[in-house]
Amino acid sequence: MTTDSPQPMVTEARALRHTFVANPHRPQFHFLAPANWLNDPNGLIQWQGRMHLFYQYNPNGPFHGSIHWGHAISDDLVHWQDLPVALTPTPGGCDSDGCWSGSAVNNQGTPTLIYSGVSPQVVCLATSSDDLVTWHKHPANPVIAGPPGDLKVASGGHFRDPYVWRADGQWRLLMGSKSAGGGGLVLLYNSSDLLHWEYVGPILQGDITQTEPIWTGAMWECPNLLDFGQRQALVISTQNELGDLLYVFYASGRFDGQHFVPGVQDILVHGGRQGCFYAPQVTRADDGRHLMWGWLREERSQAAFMEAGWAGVMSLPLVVSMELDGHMCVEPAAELAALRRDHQHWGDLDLPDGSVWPLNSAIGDSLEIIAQFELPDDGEFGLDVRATPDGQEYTRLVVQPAEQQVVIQRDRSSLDPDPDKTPCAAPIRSTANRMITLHIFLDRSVLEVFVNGGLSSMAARIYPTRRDSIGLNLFSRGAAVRLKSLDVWRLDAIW
Ligand code: DQQ
Repeated sequence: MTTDSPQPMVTEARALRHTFVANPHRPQFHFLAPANWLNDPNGLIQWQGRMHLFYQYNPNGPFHGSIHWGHAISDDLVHWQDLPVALTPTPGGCDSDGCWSGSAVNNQGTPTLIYSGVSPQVVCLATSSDDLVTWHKHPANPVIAGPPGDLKVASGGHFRDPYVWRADGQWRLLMGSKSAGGGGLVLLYNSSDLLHWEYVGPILQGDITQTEPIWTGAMWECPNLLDFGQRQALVISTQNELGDLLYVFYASGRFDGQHFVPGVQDILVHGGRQGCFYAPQVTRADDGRHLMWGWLREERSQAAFMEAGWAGVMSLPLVVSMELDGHMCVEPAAELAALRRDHQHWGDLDLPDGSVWPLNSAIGDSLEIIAQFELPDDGEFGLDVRATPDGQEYTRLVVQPAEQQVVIQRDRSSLDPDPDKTPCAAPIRSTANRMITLHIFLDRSVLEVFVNGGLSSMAARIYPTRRDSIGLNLFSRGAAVRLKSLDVWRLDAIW
């Protein structure tokens, strides 16, 4: 069986991208679909040196429906080239309602996608014989026909997002699931050939009554297992009982081949009420780095993104690592430096209590900013991005030393009442030498912030309404603060 609808041509994708040039909220240096809807990254794999990014894609409109796998490749993790749609739902097939999330592996030279068919939720396989461009669905699909044993009922059919890797001479597969009233589940299967799968059992089971250190939700999606040698980590996207997407958490610990024993648990990337960072996928690059992309959801109404004609954007390419204490660290990939233009630097400045200092030479809506401050004991300080000269619109990144947190305040981000304006807060971890470093990427409607080398990270969407919302200010109030250094670059567009 082959994928059966005509593939949109690559030139068509380019033309589609051009139709959005005047759209003020459309990111310039983040990957996003040519048009319409994008959600989870899928099938991340470095193949003959090039990174392949597949993604949940609806070519029919900017809404979640009829999910295909879009496809793009990159030589440098930053610039992307569109390829034809990789997977299309097959009418009457086990993915007729959508080709949902999954992984890519190299099966002795044969590129293979293992993905979720719906509905019901099952596991499907597709292979390519032309360097990952066209894909053939396997006649044996579905290769896993649904949840095992008791979970057929207890999971309510929630059984998706195969994560596949090879270890100890066999294929291993994790599935996201739930146990009604219990919590989320990560289920393990083994196979010798990717076609016949033996159920091993749950490697980790959530407790829906757990509240500390975090609530881990009711249904677990998109599990990833990261191997750091002596220790491992599970990265899980979690939903509540109503199916609302919540946030991404990790559990670091040890996987013995059958069970995962968790240690530290925490939010991976902090956000607003529900967080815009979701469903990340992690792949091991040829150079050993754990590279991650996540879906940055819209935080404006469906009506607003239907009107815009596009919805959803990928995070920056991120590098995930584990600290000695088991906490995870998330940093932007070094390759992003290729986009830097017009560098400006300031050093050793005292910001008196009550000051607001506009950086008139560093305005823009696509910026990278690295700011290092000496941390006072109280007061608050930080930067405003996307600020109008009259102070009507701005997004405030505030460091609050007494609360040991960094907050993205969005109540003035947009004059439009529609977008989510709840604040995003992340703890300040490690204040060695009483210094704090904020590494900020602003890309029109996307804000990603990495605190102290990625010991905490945050992502938020903002939707300024005014053309002159391009100002950058430093401010301090309640205490004086010393700015040790500030570097600002305008970042180039990637399309
Ligand atoms: N998105 C996919 C599912 C996954 C969810 C469907 C997470 O496979 O569980 O588009 O955002």
